[in-house]
Amino acid sequence: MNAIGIMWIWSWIWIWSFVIRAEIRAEARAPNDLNSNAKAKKRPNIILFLTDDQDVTAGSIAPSIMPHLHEQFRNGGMEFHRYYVSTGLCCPSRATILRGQYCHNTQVYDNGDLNNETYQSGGWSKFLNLETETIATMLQSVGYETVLIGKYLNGYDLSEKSDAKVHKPLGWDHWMGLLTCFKFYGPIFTNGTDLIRTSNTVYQTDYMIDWVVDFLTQKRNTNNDKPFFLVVAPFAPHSPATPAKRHEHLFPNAAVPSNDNDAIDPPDNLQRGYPVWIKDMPKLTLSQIDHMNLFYKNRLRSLQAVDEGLDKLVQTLDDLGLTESTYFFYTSGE
Ligand SMILES: [Ca+2]
Repeated sequence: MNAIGIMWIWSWIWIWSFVIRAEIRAEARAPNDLNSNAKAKKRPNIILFLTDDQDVTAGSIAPSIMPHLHEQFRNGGMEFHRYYVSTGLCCPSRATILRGQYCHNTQVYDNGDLNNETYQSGGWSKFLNLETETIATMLQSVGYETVLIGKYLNGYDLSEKSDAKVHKPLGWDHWMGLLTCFKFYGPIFTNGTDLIRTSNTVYQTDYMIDWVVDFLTQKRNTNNDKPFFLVVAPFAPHSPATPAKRHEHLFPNAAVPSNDNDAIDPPDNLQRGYPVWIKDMPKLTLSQIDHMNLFYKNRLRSLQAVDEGLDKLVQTLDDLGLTESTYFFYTSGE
């Protein structure tokens, strides 16, 4: 794999005593042919691969968990160690990606409107009037072919909202908005006009990867050389983190990382030293710990289709001769 043009971004969140701090680190290497006069005018393709709720501190990007991410992006690309997320929450963060503004400017402060009829604090409905100018409309206006498949903004995916079923935001030439984020098997998408239903044997991440491979292949076969901006946004490893069946057996001994067992089950003398809001909490039960560990295993398992998908996309770029003209970012939504 020629790794030039591959980038890797990562994000992680530390939550400690009401303080939420978010960072993204990423790797980047510019395509080496952009310096030549002949190709300098050719604008690069851009892929933004966005998982949901993935973290660094729980070990999900370890080479043993995501080997393709490690080899092709982290080792083969460039890592941004000090990329900072301005708001460590899903919808405000995605609104910032789309608009390039802090949340006090987008005024998308939350994932939903918190049932407040007079003051909507966030969610897709709050973003609607901002869709007139986003990274998609801007790139489209300068000749990019713009594509999104996967999760959009919180609230867009609610299947009971009939307006989401037909709504295609401005600026996107190709739209495959995910309407059923929580359904890892049998996901439903919309292209802005029609619903695209899949059977219950179809795994969400696999479907997205195959769709992107088909899109890129078709674009190449029709000699469509417009530069593209492509967002791929699977829901993994977000709860419920349903793994693909072929990965259900993996990581049987994985457990929530901890510096020591005291973090999960602190002895009384240690717990007394914690802040009031922690030390007054009851200790976790064995059943709760088992539940956490099962969820943790499934998060890692659900990332396997992502890692396989990255390999498939990188291979597809290679096969189509697009590697050196494409920036490929990998990161996670908050
Ligand atoms: Ca999220």
